[in-house]
Amino acid sequence: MSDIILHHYPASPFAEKIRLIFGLKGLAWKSVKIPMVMPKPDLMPLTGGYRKTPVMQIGADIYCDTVLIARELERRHPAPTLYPHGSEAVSLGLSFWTDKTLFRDVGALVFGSIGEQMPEAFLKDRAEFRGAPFDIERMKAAVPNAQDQVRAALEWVETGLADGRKFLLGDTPGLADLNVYFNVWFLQRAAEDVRGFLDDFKRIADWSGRVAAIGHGDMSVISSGDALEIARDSEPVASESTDAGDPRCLKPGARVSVSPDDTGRVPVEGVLAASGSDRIVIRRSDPRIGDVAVHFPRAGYRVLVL
Ligand SMILES: N[C@@H](CCC(=O)N[C@@H](CS)C(=O)NCC(=O)O)C(=O)O
Repeated sequence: MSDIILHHYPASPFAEKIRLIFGLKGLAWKSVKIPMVMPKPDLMPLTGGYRKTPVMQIGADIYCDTVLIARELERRHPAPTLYPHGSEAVSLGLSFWTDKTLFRDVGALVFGSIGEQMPEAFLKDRAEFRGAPFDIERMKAAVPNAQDQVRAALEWVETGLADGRKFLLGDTPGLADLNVYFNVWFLQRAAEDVRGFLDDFKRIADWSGRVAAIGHGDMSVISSGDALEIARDSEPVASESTDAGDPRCLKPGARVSVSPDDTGRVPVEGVLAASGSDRIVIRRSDPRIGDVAVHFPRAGYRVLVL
């Protein structure tokens, strides 16, 4: 079986979610460090334009978005599960809150507080990523509300831990913990005056230590060139399948584009290989690596028939 490769950078909170899944499942994986800003010349041949972090590669199959990456890792390596106590539905649903609303507020708090210290190139890149100008004054003005929202959310988590449980769903960690944790991890790394209010959440502090102790599994480093060679020497394993229940009647062979519906909305074009309510897989070809299959979640992604 091909190795698991994660394209990411150390400071990425979404990548931290996946690194901890490797730890929770005790997996070996290969790390490829990608740039924090565009251009990402060795990632684009794999994804066809999707630029977010992280991206998982297994041979010539490319998995975009942490929700889909988590599901694929659970499918390939079911034990130990990401969903203790039958928590799959609640954990996947929770991702929409933690990855969108909560992360938006955490990002507004962090970047509103330290935005002006960030290099110009980063601000320019993230303005393009968001599809809106990175207006430092407006972001500063939004900090008090972002702080209210983050504190209110953390209070739910603190309350959830009040009976002394080790993790959010009991004695066993799962995706629900990692979803919340990567936001806390991002805050913990912010400047003292941004993260100061975290001190009020003693149970979250203890819980976050337990989550961090899960670790990152067995990581080794490879170059982006090695990862491209692996893709070039592999065939996508994703096979064609029709989603009989698709209300849009999408069929394999259709030319489509897929793009995130929030940030980094770059459309990726290709030929539909498989789809379902959970994912959409498109095949595309790149002169450097040949054929790849790019997998996206369906939730949170727009599909256009070209
Ligand atoms: N829904 C995506 C969100 C990923 C995301 O927004 N990642 C941030 C970094 S933590 C990003 O892509 N920033 C821009 C970049 O890295 O180019 C997922 O779950 O993977």
